[in-house]
Amino acid sequence: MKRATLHALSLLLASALGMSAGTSWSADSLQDVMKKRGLSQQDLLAAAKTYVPTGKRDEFLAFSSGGQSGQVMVYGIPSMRILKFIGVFTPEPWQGYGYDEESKKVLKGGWINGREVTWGDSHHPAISETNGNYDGQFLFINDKANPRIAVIDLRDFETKQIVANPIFKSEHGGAFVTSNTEYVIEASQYAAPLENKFVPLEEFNEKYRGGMTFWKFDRQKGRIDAGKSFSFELPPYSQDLSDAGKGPSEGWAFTNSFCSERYVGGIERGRPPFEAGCSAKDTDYMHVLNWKLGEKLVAQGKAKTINGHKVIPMDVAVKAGALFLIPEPKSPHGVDITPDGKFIIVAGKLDTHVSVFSFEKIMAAIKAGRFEGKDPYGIPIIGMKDALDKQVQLGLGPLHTQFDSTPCEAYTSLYVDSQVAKWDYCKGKVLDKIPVHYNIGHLMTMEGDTMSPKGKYLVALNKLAIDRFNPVGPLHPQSHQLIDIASDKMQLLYDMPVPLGEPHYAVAIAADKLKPGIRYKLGTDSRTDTKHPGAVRGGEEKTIKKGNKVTVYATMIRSHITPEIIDNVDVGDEVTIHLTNLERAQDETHGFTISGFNVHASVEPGKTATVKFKADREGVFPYYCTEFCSALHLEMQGYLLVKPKGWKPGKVSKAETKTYTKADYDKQYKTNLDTQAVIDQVVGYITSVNYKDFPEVVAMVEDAFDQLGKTKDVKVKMEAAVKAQDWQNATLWAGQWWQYQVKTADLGLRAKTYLEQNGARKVK
Ligand code: RUQ
Ligand code: CUA
Repeated sequence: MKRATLHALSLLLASALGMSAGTSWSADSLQDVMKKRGLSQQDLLAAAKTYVPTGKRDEFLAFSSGGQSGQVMVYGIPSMRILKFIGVFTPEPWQGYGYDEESKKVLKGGWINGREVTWGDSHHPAISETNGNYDGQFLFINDKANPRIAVIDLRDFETKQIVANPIFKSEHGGAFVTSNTEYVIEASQYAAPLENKFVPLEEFNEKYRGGMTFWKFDRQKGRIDAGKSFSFELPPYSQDLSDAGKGPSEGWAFTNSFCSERYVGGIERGRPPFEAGCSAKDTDYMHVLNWKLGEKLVAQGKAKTINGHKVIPMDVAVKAGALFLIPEPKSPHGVDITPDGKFIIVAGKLDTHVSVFSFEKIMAAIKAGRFEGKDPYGIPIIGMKDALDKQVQLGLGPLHTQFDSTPCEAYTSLYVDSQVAKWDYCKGKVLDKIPVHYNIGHLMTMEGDTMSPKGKYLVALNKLAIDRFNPVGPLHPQSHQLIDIASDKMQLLYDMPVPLGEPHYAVAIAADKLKPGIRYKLGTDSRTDTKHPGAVRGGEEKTIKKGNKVTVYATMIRSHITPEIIDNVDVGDEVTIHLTNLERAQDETHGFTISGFNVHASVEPGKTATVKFKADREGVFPYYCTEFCSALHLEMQGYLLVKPKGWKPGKVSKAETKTYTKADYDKQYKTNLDTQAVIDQVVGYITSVNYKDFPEVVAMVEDAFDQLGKTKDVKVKMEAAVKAQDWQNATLWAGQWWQYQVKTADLGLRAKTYLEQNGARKVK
């Protein structure tokens, strides 16, 4: 181990005394910069509107689907700075997701019929709601490729659960939540038999089905309760996006369809392709479902069970008045409920209009029994005219709609035109349009799909970037564009490349609604939110061997892993290492990996995580902390020794070379005294101001004293060595004392800087 030098100490001293080099502005004027960089007034305005000065935070947080990465991306608005990628459907190494045992269990929840599926096409995120507004507690997202829903807890931004849909083979219309997050909605896309069996395509109309699943969400547990979830059986019409009613329309759900033709292609059989057959008719159907009635039907035992899941047959739903159809212009895409819950806006895709349906009219038609007929499955059809409030011509390829804080104002993406249209759904007129780059899919306004949209910003989620960024090869980044919607004219502010996957949809929430924790209660399994059976406190670390199973109860704290040597493993043993991070300080994550066994854990303060593997090879395997956590991070290391069968210790020289003399000890001792003076000075400052008013600082101070508290034990050992004139160990123990001091000083200085920058005032 390298000995620390006086240089480090002098740095500490310098910053403690406030001698750090100040930042000085270069002599450039704003005009100079504009000229040099070719910026216009408009550019400058946009920059000023998006720039978040160093140390300051964003007003909104966006949760974007990560598309083919199977992840969720979190970024700030208006700065568009990426804050996190959350591993969801696919392993994510940084977070140890899929490389530690706890997260492997979460991923296993998403196995499809016993098969491991490690990729996902994450699509539509949804934030949990209370009374139709975001409450900032949970995030849900669906996987289109392998019908699944994931639950992310926004207390720690970790994926807690994945459920696989038991009856769908494909989906798209999820995740959407009901007004109080009673249910998370997931609608199928391509029709298939609900059972897991072969049915020839010739029996498509009779045996292929769509459906809409209502996953029951247990808010107390923060998990989906599969046993209390159910689905509606739907015709094989290729259901698409969905939405849940709110306010007056609460209790109802709506889903589009784009192939009510029930067309089955087959170019190789000489038939025109799907795209022709599925867009032949002038209309498709919007499905109108009453989930509250559905809940009752299930309670009354009227559902049948398919693959262990409750499914309400179509005839049962129809008889109960829980399922209706309304013709909608062909091949629609988005279906979006207005914030007041009174209108349902359907975008045309192959139509230049958006259609505004009135919930009141729909209910009146149902009440009066006014239907224009029934579909082949006996579902009553409400006439389009009876349900329509108005149609508004917006442009080519309308897809999705979001809402403004100003009542009646909406924004619709126009895919073919590559534009966003701002329009008024009460008056039925277009207010403004802005080009985007290029071919926009979804769009997002701030809390724009809730009952109280916040306005201010809009993000265009574009499908193509083409020439917007520096070229990086044939695969281009995705493109998000930030648009200012605070005034009548929309203004483009910022282009953000997304190098992750196609971000289908995003939701944004006011940042102050989120209250994420900064540490776990000591010994928490973060994936189950319960006490981890493998957790230990400092000093209780142990290694247990039973038969061919070796279990290590380890801890991590700056800058060591305990144990540092694991040497009772024989080849073929199964090794389980539980790691508890003893830190209390903010952002003191330790990572853990061990050479060659494909394991990694990210262990945040208080967390316990487990890595497990078979030691199937003899050898020497270093392990280490993978987060640069402290000055002696590189020394946060250890060895796993795997002995070959029948290995016996031979003659190993026990003698350790003695390196250190009394002079070394004296030098270290003096350094320690000097360092203590720095610590005392910092402590003096901190206690002279109102540091107790700053929770972040209180945590740092507690942690600093924790570190300093450890010196006691070490000093005793040092003094014993001094007494025995064992200068080797005396110097090493003095060095360890100094390590704790450095960590204390480091925290103290961080606290001091924080207090100075955040206006602490003198109390004595
Ligand atoms: S959809 S681009 Cu997959 Cu949400 Cu409309
Ligand atoms: Cu802990 Cu690096």
